[in-house]
Parts: sequence; C-alpha cells; structure tokens
Amino acid sequence: MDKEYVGFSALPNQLHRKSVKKGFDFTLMVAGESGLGKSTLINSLFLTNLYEDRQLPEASARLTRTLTIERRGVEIEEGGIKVKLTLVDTPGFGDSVDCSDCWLPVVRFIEEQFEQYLRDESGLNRKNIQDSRVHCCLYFISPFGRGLRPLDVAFLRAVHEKVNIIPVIGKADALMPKETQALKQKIRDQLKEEEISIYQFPDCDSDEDEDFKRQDAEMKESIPFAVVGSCEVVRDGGTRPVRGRRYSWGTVEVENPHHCDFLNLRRMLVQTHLQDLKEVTHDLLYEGYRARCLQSLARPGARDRASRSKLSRQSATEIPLPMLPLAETEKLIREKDEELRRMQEMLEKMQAQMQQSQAQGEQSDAL
Ligand SMILES: Nc1nc2c(ncn2[C@@H]2O[C@H](COP(=O)(O)OP(=O)(O)O)[C@@H](O)[C@H]2O)c(=O)[nH]1
Ligand SMILES: [Mg+2]
Repeated sequence: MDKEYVGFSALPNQLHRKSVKKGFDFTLMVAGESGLGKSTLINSLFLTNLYEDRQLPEASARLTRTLTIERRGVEIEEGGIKVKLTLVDTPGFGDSVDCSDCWLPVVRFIEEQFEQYLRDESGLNRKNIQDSRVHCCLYFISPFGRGLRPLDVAFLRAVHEKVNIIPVIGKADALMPKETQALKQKIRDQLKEEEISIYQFPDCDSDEDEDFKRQDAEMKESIPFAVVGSCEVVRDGGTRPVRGRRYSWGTVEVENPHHCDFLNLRRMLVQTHLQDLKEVTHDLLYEGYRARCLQSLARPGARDRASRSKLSRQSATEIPLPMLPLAETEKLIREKDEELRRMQEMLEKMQAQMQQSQAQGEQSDAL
C-alpha cells in the first residue's frame, strides 16, 4: 500500500481550502525526441499503466509517421484531495527524417490552450473556466549526445515564453555518474548561451527548516534531472519489490536517489512546486501572451491597413508597425478588465431584476 503513495496529500500546504474542495487541475506535457522514455516516465511517475495498448512503430513506419498529440486524463485522489491530472504526450517527436519543424504542432498546441483560456475569460461564464493550459513541460534530452541538439534549441526557443520548461535527461542509466554530471553542466551552459529561460525555481523561504533548505538546494543543483523510467517491478533476490530496470550486472532502481533524480523530480512536481508552476503559468506566461495579443490589437493603423496599402502600396507592408509602450498596454488591459467587470455586474443586475419580477408575477398569480 505504501508503494502507491504519490504525494498529493501534501497539497493542502500549497493550496487554499477553496481550490482543494473544488479539485485541482494540472496539465503536464512531455516533449522531446522519440524513444527517450517519455511515455515510460509518465507511467512511472503516476503509477497507472497508461500505455498498455502502446505499440512501437516499425522502423519503416517511422520515416513518414506524423506527430500526434495525445491527451490523457487521470484522476487521483489521496487523503481527500482530488487532482485532475492531464498528461500530454507527444509520441512521434523527431521520428521522421526531415524534422526541421516537426515541433510546430506542439508549439501550436500550447498556444491554442492560451487562446482558449483567453476566449473563456472574455466570455460571460468566467467563473467556471476549464483550465487546459499546459502548466509544465518536461523536455527530454538525449543521454547519447553531447548536450542540446539544434532541434532541442529550436523547440525550446519557440516555447520558452509560453510554458514552464523543466529539462530532463532521459534514459540516464546509459551514463556513468561522471558523464551525467558533465552532460548536466554542458546543458546548463548551453541554455544560458542560447538564452533559453527554463522554469525558475523560487527561492527557499529563509524561515524554513534546515532539512527543507538542504533538500531544496539539492533539487536545484540536480537540474536537468537525470531520469530513469520503468514499467516493471523487479524483485531482487526475493526481497522488496522495486520499480527498476534489470541488467546482467545488476538493477537500476527508479526510486533510488543514488541511481537517478526520479524522486527529486516527482517530489518537486507533486509535493512542493505544483502550485507555483500553476501560478507562474497564469501570472507570467499567460499574462505575457495576453499582453502580446492586446498589443497586436492596439497597434495604430492595424485596422485600416487595407485602405492604407492603397494609398502607398510600397511602403505599407515593409515598415514595421510601431508597438505601444508597455505602460499603455497595461492601461489597455486594465480598461478591458474594468469593462468586463461592468458588463458582468450589469448582467447580474438584470438577472436579479428578472428573477424579482418573475417572483412578483408568481405572487400576483397566486392572489
Ligand atoms: N535504458 C532505458 N530504457 C528506457 C528508459 N525508459 C524507457 N526505456 C525504453 O525505451 C523504449 C522507448 O520508451 P518510450 O517510453 O516509448 O519512449 P518515448 O518515445 O520517448 O515515449 C522502450 O523500449 C522503453 O522500455 C530508461 O530510463 N532507460
Ligand atoms: Mg511515447
């Protein structure tokens, strides 16, 4: 029974009572090259075998196989707390020979969730929005390369302002401890050089106890997490069953911190940082997207571009449209918010009035 423990019961510490009662939505995406153990890791992280029906594509099928995005939901309840977890898998990433822009559909997917949220938020039923935004993307990096490949860089560049990226090295059992450390350092350097912003872990509260601080520092140092996944439970020498991968020389245990960073990753995801990942998605990434949307709406001349191009055909399309200064954009957002609030109030008033007159009508009918 102990083995089934995922760690969601620690959630009340992260959450307000209200959202606990309502249940908690979280969307986790895995992306990266095919065959690095993405599906296996998701499976190992959340216990259920989500991919029983999976079949590996034949080598010949790989060449033309297109990228498909799978969304699966799991409801996990632990200690009275419901978590609606949505797992987004990107199975064929990089499968075909020409994959110069095979990652575009993944980028589109992330953007579409923002678009949907913006539409819902501007609608009248703002209280019951289904949040399908991707709160975290585990990006898989190959243990066999010498760090990030051009494909990795291109994808990460395209999404780093739209989703919390947590880089992981897949199939880390292929590496010796020293090699793992060298690859991690190389990846950290590359991310810096390429100016790719990954998820920034928040600073630890200074009044936390030493144990927690140490754990937090250790976790931060191990990024990118080197992970091993397995769907198999191995019984070594008839003792305690463990999730692991068996080799002729021994067993790699998924949940052994001396073997890989799996536990660090899972603790971070479900016990300590779930709420922060959601907040960063909403307050920073989504707000950035929303501001960009409004900015493009508010560009002077954007609306009458067609008529303008008639007047000066040559210059109209070449000159970049001036962007509004940030303060102006913020003002616009505030105004739009205010307008929405007023509309909502008006609607509520109208509804109340209607109910009142209905009740009066019923009363006079009764008389
Ligand atoms: N050595 C090793 N093999 C793994 C690991 N995770 C998955 N695999 C194997 O690698 C193959 C591809 O795994 P899969 O999860 O389908 O990769 P995906 O294409 O990234 O989703 C399967 O045969 C897995 O059993 C791992 O951590 N280490
Ligand atoms: Mg897969």
